[in-house]
Amino acid sequence: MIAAAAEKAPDVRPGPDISIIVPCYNEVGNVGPLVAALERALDGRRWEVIFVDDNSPDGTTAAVHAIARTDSRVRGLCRIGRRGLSSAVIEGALSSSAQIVAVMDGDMQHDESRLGALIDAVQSGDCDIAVGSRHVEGGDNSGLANAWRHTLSDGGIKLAQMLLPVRLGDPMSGFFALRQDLFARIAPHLSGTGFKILVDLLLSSPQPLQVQEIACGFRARVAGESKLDALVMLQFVALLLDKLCRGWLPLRFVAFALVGVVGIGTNLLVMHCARALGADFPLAQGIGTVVAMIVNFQLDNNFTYRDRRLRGVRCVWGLLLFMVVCSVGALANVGVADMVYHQSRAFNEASVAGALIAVVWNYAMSSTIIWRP
Ligand SMILES: Nc1nc2c(ncn2[C@@H]2O[C@H](COP(=O)(O)OP(=O)(O)O)[C@@H](O)[C@H]2O)c(=O)[nH]1
Ligand SMILES: [Mg+2]
Repeated sequence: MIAAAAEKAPDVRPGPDISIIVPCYNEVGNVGPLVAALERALDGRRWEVIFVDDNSPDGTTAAVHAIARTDSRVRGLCRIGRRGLSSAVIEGALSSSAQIVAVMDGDMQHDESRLGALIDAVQSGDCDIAVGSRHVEGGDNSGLANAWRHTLSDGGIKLAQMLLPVRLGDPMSGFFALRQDLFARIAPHLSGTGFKILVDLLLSSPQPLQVQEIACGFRARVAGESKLDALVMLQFVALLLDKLCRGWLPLRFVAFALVGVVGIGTNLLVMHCARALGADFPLAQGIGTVVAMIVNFQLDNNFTYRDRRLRGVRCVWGLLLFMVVCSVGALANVGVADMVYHQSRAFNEASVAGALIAVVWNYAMSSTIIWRP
């Protein structure tokens, strides 16, 4: 029935064989040049490019859509209230119906002329994943901005190589290709945290993957800026830890609990300062608690729930809700500790039980009603 309808419609054409997935944030100046570069590099193939933009303020999605209006090979996916390279790639790749997906940066740093070789390696069945590598013979990493970035990249490579089940010269590469159905099969196991989706794929795949490295260069950025910052580096360590723990301890919970420890320290510090300035204990403790809640909220908003960060009015509402949630958590803490103490007379156990209940309650509420998925 559907096939018959398709035969009748003159402008119905088969979909592409290859989807190029491009995560992008504030890359407005690179969209046009990248599409033109892909056109040259993929001449003779049936391809599309899917830009996944996290609602960049510079109008990246608008630039993509302007091209897409006259070129059906170009698609734009705009995510609102989200951030993250890896999660952007996952959503882009899962939106593809092509046989092969290739991932590349949207800033012209990857050498698009190597795309054909990556695609051919996967299509021929020689490997599961073909990786554009800067660290095999013929590869080149000179486009990294400075010596610091080289040190970081080399350190990350060594760290990843210790954990990876396969030997790979450039596991930090963001330029690779694989079959779409393989990606979709691994997707439910991915952590989706941070920048390093290739490492995530290799560590999350239920079966070991055959990898082939293909030498490629890495150009210097011309337009726009790098988004790699200290938090992205922390997210990389978090990704490796998550995979080491095999997901049994949610990393977000670990981050939330660590922020909670910082909150306890803040509370004590502010309380002692207020006491030193002459406040009586209840007032000093009250000020300490409020400051600790604000500090915790800011840290959670910028780190623990970075990908769901609240802004503007939603941030103010979020803070108020957070204070209510934490107050209920504090009441539960005292209630449970009291109950355990009356049963066991064990002071430390009672206190730990109360604190545990409070952190689990605060985490559950924060993850579901304050920073909603
Ligand atoms: N959708 C999305 N893309 C991102 C994000 N962060 C970085 N990117 C894109 O990922 C690619 C690589 O990022 P870049 O900052 O150039 O990393 P670097 O090459 O390691 O400095 C670029 O196309 C960025 O625009 C993000 O949070 N969301
Ligand atoms: Mg870059």
